[in-house]
Amino acid sequence: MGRWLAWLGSMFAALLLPAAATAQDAPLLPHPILSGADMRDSLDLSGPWTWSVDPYRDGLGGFHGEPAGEGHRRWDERDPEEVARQNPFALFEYDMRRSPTVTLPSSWIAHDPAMRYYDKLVWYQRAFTVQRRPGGRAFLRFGAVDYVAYVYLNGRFVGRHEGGSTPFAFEVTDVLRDGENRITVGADAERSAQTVPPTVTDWETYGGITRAVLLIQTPRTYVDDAWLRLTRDGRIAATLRLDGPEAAGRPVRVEIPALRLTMTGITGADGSWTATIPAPRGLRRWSPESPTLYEVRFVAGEDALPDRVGLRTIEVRGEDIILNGRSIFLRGICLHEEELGTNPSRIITPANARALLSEARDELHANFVRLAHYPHSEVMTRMADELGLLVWSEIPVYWRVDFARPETLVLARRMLAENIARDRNRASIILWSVGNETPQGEARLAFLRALVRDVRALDDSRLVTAALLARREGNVQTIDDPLAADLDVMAVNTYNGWYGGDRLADVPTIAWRSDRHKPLIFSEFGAEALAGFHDPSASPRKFSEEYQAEFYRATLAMADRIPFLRGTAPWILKDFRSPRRQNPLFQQGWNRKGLIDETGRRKLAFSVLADYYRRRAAAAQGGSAR
Ligand code: GCB
Repeated sequence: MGRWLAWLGSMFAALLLPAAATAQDAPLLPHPILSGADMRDSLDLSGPWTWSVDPYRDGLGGFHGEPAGEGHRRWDERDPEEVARQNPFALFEYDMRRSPTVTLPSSWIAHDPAMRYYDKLVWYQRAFTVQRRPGGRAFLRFGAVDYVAYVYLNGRFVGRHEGGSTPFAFEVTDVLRDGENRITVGADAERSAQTVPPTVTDWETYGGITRAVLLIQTPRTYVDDAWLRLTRDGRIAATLRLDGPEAAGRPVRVEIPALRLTMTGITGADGSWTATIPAPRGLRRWSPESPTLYEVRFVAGEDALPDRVGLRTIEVRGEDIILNGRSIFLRGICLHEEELGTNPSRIITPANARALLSEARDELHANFVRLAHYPHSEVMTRMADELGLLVWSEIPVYWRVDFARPETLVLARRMLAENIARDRNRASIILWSVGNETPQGEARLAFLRALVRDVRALDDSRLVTAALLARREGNVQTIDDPLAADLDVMAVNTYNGWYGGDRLADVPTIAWRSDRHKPLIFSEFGAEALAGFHDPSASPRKFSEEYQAEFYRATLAMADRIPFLRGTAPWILKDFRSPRRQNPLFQQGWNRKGLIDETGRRKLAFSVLADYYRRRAAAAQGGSAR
């Protein structure tokens, strides 16, 4: 009997286990998602907040590890001064109400010069007034907080989020009040070997509340996730997921008035609904030449979520990247999330985003940008949609991530899902990248493969890539990273002639090999130059504009000889802040590989690339993608 039971038990386990494993393997979508949050009616909490540093994390816990004591809780509802006036024994070692004020969103780097290398905890607080929506729900939605956020409303903890460049939202329905409310946020920028990205990068990570904080109110049941796309077989597909007590069996509707198109249906038991219909004849596909965006409304009961969505297809055939049925060469440039100016603090307003992307599109003749090395602001991806720039989007799985650590994989998978959930409606994005220059090894391969699987499960309307390392032997670079088998598009960063011993004159002769028969992109190449530093000699020295320009000529000549190359995204549009770069004559804390300097001044290499892209654009118009 016992053995029989054991057998039954093991059969049961066998039946159950695969299901459990599958559930565990499902992409780690956030909840709530609040997709299209930036398009909803909301109370924008941008503006003045008070701030206070807390390098020893006194507000999070006492010095013996106990919870933070009375006089230390930055989020406390009480006014410290008022309490102290009534009780002479009260002791507060902070006062958020009387701390200095700054304007958010912005990294704290701009608050005070002393904050440049600060990477610990900072507290922010502000009050706001609101009327609650009767019978509705309320959410605090953050565009990004670098790197860990602790959020409190009216003295109550509402959530913690890890990851400096993806959005998150916490429901505050039961905490929000009619009238005055007080929000307190702790932003902790400390990173470690286990974070994503880890401690060592080549950019300024910009601690703080760097994107908008919104208070969003919705009906009790609302559209939490909405996705519209064009399938590769020419159908318009819509997916909605409702959240709330009436999510199941609920009529839903997607309206695209300009196409006189309405799709309707009823959600299933899990609150979601997917349907497709043939694209109408009049559909104007989104492309760099004509970036048509349609006003769309996703409707469920009282809730109507507006968006502006482009429809296009992207696929790979053999060694070609095919946009809307036509082979395309990606004339790209890389960007960090850093605005123009001498003291950037990651303030990406529509005007700042437009300034950077217009420089790429109108002056460099680019049709593609790599938004390196983490998800950029949704202001940026919306601007790319509007201006018609194709986009590579990535998460900061960069250099030496702790690939063997399961929690780090969970973190990266969550970031990836947050990024995709936010931007699945951006036609401009054609590539999701899962890693940059990660050293080969078994743990790393398993880690990146899990990410590739997640991308495929979340989004079948785009391509997967990663910036790989290539092997150099003599004059040949071979792409033999086993991850290439899992990707749609291979990508490599190449710095021959800047790092390593190659002379620029030899760079054009370097050959590239791969037996994968897939398209390749140069996802980076570049050399540093200090704007205004010239060396007109026959053999110009590094950091001169002449050297950088010659590096571009040599690398583009090399690129032209690679039959399966389908795009280039040189490093980088603008000089950017990097604490690693401390040559006092040339760098002064900036990576100088920009084609323009931090104020927008163009270097010689700018016109080398602009001419090259102008020729390529003309050839593409004449019918040849290459
Ligand atoms: C790279 C990295 C990028 C660096 C760049 C450089 O390969 O991907 O983050 O900034 O090289 O300038 O060395």
